[in-house]
Amino acid sequence: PETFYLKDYTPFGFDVAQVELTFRLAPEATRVLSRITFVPKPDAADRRFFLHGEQLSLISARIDGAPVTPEVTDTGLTCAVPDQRFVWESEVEINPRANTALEGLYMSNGMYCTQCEAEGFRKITYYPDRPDVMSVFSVRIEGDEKVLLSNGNPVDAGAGFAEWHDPWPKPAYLFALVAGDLVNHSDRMTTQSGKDVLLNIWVRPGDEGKCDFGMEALKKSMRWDEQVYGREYDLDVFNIVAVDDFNMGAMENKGLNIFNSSCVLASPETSTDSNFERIEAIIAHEYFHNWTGNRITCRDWFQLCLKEGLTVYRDAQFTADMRSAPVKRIEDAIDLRARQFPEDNGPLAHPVRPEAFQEINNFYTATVYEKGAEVIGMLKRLVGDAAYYKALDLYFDRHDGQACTIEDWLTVFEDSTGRDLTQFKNWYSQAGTPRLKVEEQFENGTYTLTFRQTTPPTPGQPDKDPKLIPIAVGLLSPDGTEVVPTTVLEMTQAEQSFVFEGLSGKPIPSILRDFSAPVILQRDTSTQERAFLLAHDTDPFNRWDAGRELAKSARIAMVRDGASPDRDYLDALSLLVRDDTLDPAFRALVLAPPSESEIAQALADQGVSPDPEAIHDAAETFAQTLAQTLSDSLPRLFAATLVDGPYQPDAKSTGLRALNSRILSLLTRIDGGEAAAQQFEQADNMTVQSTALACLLTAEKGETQSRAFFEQWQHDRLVMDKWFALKVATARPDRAPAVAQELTGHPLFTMTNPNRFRAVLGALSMNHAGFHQADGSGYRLLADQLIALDALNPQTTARMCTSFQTWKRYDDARQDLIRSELSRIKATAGLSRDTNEMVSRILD
Ligand code: BAL
Ligand code: ZN
Repeated sequence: PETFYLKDYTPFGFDVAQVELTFRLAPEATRVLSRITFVPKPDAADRRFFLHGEQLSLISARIDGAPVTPEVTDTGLTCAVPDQRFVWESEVEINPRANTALEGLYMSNGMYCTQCEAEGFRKITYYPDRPDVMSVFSVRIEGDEKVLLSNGNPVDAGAGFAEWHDPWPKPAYLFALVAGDLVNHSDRMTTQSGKDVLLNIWVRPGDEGKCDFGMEALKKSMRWDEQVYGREYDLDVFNIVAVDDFNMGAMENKGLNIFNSSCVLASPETSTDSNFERIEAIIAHEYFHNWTGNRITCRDWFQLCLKEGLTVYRDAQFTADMRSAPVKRIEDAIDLRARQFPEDNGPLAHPVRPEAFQEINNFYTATVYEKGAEVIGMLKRLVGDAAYYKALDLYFDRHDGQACTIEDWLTVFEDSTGRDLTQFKNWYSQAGTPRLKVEEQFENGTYTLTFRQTTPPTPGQPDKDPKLIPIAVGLLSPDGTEVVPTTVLEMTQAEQSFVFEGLSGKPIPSILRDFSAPVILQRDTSTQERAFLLAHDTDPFNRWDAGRELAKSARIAMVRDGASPDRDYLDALSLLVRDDTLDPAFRALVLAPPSESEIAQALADQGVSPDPEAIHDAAETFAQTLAQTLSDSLPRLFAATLVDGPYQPDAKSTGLRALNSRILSLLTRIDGGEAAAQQFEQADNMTVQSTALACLLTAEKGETQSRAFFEQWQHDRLVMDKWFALKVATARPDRAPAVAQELTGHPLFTMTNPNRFRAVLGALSMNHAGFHQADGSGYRLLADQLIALDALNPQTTARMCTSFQTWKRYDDARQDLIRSELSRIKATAGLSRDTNEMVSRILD
């Protein structure tokens, strides 16, 4: 397969002055007519007229009205063209019903919809399908469906047709079309300059009751972007559509966002607290793309982090403002460590701005998105808030309507702040998670912190330069008062010392506050010091992280040395969970155990090959001991954390329910499941219902409730995804592969719905000890399923291959088993380019 390189970028030789598209919809034979005005660029180095096109039947082509016969290949066409402005017309036929890859124009439950990012537009018509070609689109849709939508503003509509015009130049990846018998939930919003905007959420009949929350989230996002970034919406209408079969979470098409239904439909009865929080964040994310992504887009796909890192950063700021900033920061660090660190430290490691790819869909990764957002956060911390917003104003002024690069982005910051960001750019170009070692010294009132940074080699990058790392540090005195408030140290060298003078005694340092850089802090800290920070740190992130480190070392000692659960840590947890002065959400986060995969990684980092069964047993023993330690308090704590009144998905109630769920999971270990069974019986919302079911299933006591849940919810696709996932997630490790296998034969299991596939097979790979069963049954099942899915949906298959990315952590026997499954996938006849690239990189 061809590899594409950043260094080979060349601009397209033509401007596209305008695009007119007509769709004549038919499930198996949709006709797409295009009329595109091309203008040769006078100074173009490369004037080849190549239009991308895949899986299209070309019916006819004309230039300036005269028929032409282009040279057509599997990937596009070329044609001799005039050297003056000309009009290209083509008619193609496509088959949306046969499109199970869910890229281009496809059908989901009888409705037509599109997904064009990154390179799906070429499956709709012949076009220069690259993000630096921006144009104004007019679209006419002809079809019998009740609702016919495209980007921009409505122009005309009548029996069997609708016309749309999008005045904002855009790349083809932001094109969208939806047609179906949909119903809408609508509202209006007046922008800060007084423009009236119609807002719609379009759903299948029956789902209209699940739109309120999404609509409120949309309005809050629009207002927030005005208030915080000064960015206003720019069309008369903003449409959101919910689609069941969708590879991603959602897509920011101009004026017509398309959402995986799981990321927009919400009701208390069917959605959990985390669903509500995620929906609010994703609606905000897609809306924020209107400026960071759509008005200013990427020059090429290597620059994906330009829009994704920034937009993830913006949605995180939004969530922090709407909910709790410390809780959001902790959640983001958990997520980064669980998803991005393994990527950055394994065979799939790549820079935030990759320099080569075979299939760009394989680079919608935690590195590009989440590490990309961390890089923005570091930049903001380094330049300060005021300078950050000033630079953003300049970015919007200077680059509105353009397709940009990371260099453009950094130049804006250099120009507006006067800083040289040459070294900072390493964060974009060099992969791998830096390790930060710390040593301290105290003498005559002078305290010195010495840091050493190293970044391990990653594929294609054996050596790394030092990065500019903002290290937020505070110093505490032994009585818990803060003697030096948070200060940002700017580390630029491989080794560097920072001095604090005039201290009356040796302080206790709180390092990397607020998780100020995406690095691994390596510091030999005593249990006493960690317990002190857990009790006293004034920085909520580090306070939580001290607890996390204690939890990890307690667990590691159990696995490595056969130790009993650490008594001091158990006591510290018991104190904390009973401390009513602390935010319940924070207490819930401190009580949440580190994942078994995280412990496996920590052991591997110590040179010990992790035994998944032993890690699981240690987790069980620890939870059981904690439950016994707290047994007298649990019933009272459970009652005290119940949320009264009708369900609300706000941060306060969510935090309380999170704590209540933690308590219930402990209580279930000592009361035989009585409280959980009662909660299941009385539940009036999905958060408590699914928590109770999870507790009972984990205790192997939930079969009756599982059947009842199935009976109650079998009509609801999204709730059924939860049921499938819960069955696998809570299965005893030795049973998990068999449970997942059986569910793949369930009448409601289907390969054509990515949500359902992920519910079963994604949950299997998350059941750490279950997936890593020594007999290889977990690996075998996943490989079988991925091979079958690849023939239908390469994108989702390739993404799920990441379940194998940590394989080199494990013992030789497991490595042999995984290698042979990966090799089996790779040897599959007709394997997609997507999956081939992923499996090859993982095996390398
Ligand atoms: N652009 C793909 C979906 C998202 O990141 O919003
Ligand atoms: Zn995005």
